[in-house]
Amino acid sequence: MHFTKMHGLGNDFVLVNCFQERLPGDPGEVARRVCHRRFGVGADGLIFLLPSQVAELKMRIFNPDGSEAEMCGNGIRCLARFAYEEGLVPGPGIRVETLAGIIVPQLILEGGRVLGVRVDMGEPRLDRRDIPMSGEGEKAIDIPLEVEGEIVKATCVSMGNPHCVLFVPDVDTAPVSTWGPFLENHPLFPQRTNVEFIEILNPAEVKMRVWERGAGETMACGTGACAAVVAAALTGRTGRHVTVHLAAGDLAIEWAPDNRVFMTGPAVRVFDGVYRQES
Ligand code: ZDR
Repeated sequence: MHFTKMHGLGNDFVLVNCFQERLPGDPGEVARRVCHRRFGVGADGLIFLLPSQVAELKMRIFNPDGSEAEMCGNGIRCLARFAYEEGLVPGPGIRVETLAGIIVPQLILEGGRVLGVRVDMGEPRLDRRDIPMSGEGEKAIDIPLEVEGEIVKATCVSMGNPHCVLFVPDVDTAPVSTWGPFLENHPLFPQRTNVEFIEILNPAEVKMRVWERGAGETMACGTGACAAVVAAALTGRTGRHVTVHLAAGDLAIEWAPDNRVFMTGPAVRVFDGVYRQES
């Protein structure tokens, strides 16, 4: 199986072009193997590019635990760059079918070189039933949750996939590896959830660490950065144009007046290879 390794701010993916390769019969099982950091290629997700009936391309993304995610912000920037450079699409604005609807990445080009990708990530969803999330109340905005004997305030947002955003005083010391899996698997979230830890620096800048559903702590998360800015702006902690600082660099997030969220960031191609493991 031919593949391309890419990353967005260290959130890394194996991409497979299913215009040339066969989609595996059990893509989740293949994701578990390929994403493994010692026995496989190593990645935070396995992405298949497929033909679509309703858009130019279809993206399917599988987590390292084999589960399928509805959307992936960093991954879709990588997919857009890959599709453009491989000539799978005619232009720099690409309509991509995902399980979260049609998402529209736009390449930022200079003299044919890809400087970055701006993505129309669509509208955030706040109703519990859309996240999905159980419990009292229509929305979950600054609600108290008990974690390891502490009460923390959480705001939950769907960017197609579920996110639980926590504001913490210092992300460097935040208990990501314990609170992350606890909340990922909390009974409130029937489809599990991604968990963002956000430190507010000022109304236009935040720092973020993330615990991803089905993956563990990763270096960056595009949908998570969007969810975090929606949560921060909604609760008066920031404005609607925010730079999200991650370990390896920044994402620029804009929650536009028409309620759509735009994310801008890099997409880097690392290497191409052939995956040979048969069983
Ligand atoms: C967080 C993510 N890497 C992104 O950039 O948006 C998406 C990966 C999918 C995530 N682990 C999920 O929703 O299960």
